[in-house]
Amino acid sequence: MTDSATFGNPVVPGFHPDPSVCRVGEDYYLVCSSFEYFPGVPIFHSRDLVNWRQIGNVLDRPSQLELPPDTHASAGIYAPTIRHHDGRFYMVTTNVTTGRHLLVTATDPAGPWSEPVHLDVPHIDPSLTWDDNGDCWLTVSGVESYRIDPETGTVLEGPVPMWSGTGGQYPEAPHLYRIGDWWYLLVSEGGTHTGHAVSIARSRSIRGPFEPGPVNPFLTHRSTDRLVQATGHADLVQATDGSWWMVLLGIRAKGQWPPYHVLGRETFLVPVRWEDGWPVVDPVEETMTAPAGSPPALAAARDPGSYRDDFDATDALAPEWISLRERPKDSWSLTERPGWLTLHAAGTTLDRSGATMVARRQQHHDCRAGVHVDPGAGRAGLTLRIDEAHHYDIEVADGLVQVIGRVGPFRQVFGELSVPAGPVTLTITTRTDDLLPPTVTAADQVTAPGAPFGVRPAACDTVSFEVLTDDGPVVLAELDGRYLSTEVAAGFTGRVFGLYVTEGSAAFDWFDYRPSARS
Ligand code: 6LW
Repeated sequence: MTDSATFGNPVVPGFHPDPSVCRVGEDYYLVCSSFEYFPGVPIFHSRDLVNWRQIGNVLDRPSQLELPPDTHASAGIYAPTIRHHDGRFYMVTTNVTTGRHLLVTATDPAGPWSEPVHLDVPHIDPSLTWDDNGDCWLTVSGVESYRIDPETGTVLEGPVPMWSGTGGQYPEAPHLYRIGDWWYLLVSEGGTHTGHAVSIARSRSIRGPFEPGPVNPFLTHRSTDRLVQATGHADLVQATDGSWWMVLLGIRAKGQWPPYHVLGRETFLVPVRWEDGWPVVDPVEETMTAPAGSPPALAAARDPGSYRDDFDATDALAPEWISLRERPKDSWSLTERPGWLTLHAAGTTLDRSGATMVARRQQHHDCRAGVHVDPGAGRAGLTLRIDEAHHYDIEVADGLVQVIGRVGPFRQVFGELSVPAGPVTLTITTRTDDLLPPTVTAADQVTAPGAPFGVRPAACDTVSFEVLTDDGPVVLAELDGRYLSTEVAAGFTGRVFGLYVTEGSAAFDWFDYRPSARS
C-alpha cells in the first residue's frame, strides 16, 4: 500500500482557465480557454493528473478559429469542454466574438481535429453528455440543455430548463454526469472573481427535476483569507483507481491591500470524496494531500516548468507558442535563418492586435525570461503583456535598447542603452514583493511590533529589464508589476512573454524561461 502523498497546485500554472478534463483508459486530457490568441484551446495530456504536458491546440487552423481583426483582449474562445464517446474525442466551445458555439472531433487528441460544426444555441459554456439511449445533450449556462445531433449541430429538442444553482450571479460552467443511478449537474455561480463557487444537484432523469445537494455551494473561497481565490468553473473525473477528482480555476493574488493577480486564472486539482451520495472537497491549497494509491499520490514531483526553445525545429513552432488572433504564414519562419525564429512585422505597434508576436504564458510569480535577438535593420524585442493597453517592453533598434511601459493611455521610456550592432541578449525578471507576505492579515499588520499603523500599499511584483553587455548585465529599469495585473487591466487572461517585431524583420536565436526559487 502506497502512503498518501502531497502534490502541488496549480497543476497547470499561468493563464489556463475554465479547465475541462476527461479520461480514456490510463490517459487524462485537459483543455482550457484561449480567448484572443491563436492557436486556440490548448490540450494537455497526463498520466497522474498532476504533470500535464501540452500535446497540441485543438483549434490550430484559421478555418477552425475565426478571430476577426476587431477581436479584443479576452474576447474569442471561452470555456471548452472535452469528452470521449464511442472512440472519438469531442470538444465544444464558444467563440464570443462570432457569437457561435463550435464542436470539433478527433480520434487522436493531439490532432488533427475536424472542421467545426456550429450550434445555433444561446449562452456560453457548452458541455456535452450522452444519455442512456445514446442521445447527445448540450448543456449551457443559464442553465438549460438541448438534445442535439453532434454530426450536424442540429437542435432536436430544447431548451430544457435544468437547475440554476443557489441564486448566485451567473449560473454557468454546467456539466452533467451519469454516476450510478443519478444524473449529477455541476454548476458554477457567483461570477468568476472572488465570489466564485461550485454547486451540485442531481436527478433520476437527465431532464430533471434536479434536487440540490445538502451543502451548496460545496466549494467556495469567497470572503476568506485563503491564498487561492475565485475557485470555480470545475469539472469532475474519476481516476483509474476509482478515486474522484475535480479540476477548477483559481487565482493566486499577491501583495496587500488589495491583492493583485498577474498570472490570470490557473488550473487547480482537488480530491473529491462522496458522502451520502454527494461530492465533498476540502479548500484548495497550493499543497494538497492525495489519497494513497491514487494517480496524484503516485506521481513523481511536479515538473518545475523551465522551458527553452533554440528554434531548431524546421516545420512548426512548439504548441505552447501563441500569437495575437492569427499567425499568417508570411509573418514567421524557422527556415529562413536555420536555428533562428525569423519574424516579419505585420503591424507597427503592440498597442493593437495586428502585431507580429509569438508568446508564452508567464507561469510562475518569480521567473526570468530571456531572448537572444538580432534586430537586423528592424525593431524587435521581448514584451511582458496582459493586453494591448498594458505591457512592458524591452526592445532594440538602430543600436539602442529601450525599456518602454504602456499602461492605459500612458506610454513612457523608462531606460535606454546604446549597444553595438548585432545580436543582443534581453531579459525580463519578475520578483514577488514580500513587503507583506500573503498570510499577514490587516489586523496582524497593524498590531505587529514596529509595524506602521495603517495599510501600506505593496506592489505584487517588481519587473526588471536587463541587457547583457561585454561588461555584464545592465539593469535598465525596474517597474511595478501591479499595472500588468487583472485588477488594473481587467479581462480573463494573464501575462505572457512575447517575442515581437514592429519594424522590418528580426531573428531570435533562443528563448529561455525559468522559474526562480520563490515562484
Ligand atoms: C467562462 C465562464 C467563466 O466562460 O469565465 O469563470 C468565462 N468562468 O464560465 C470566461 O473564461
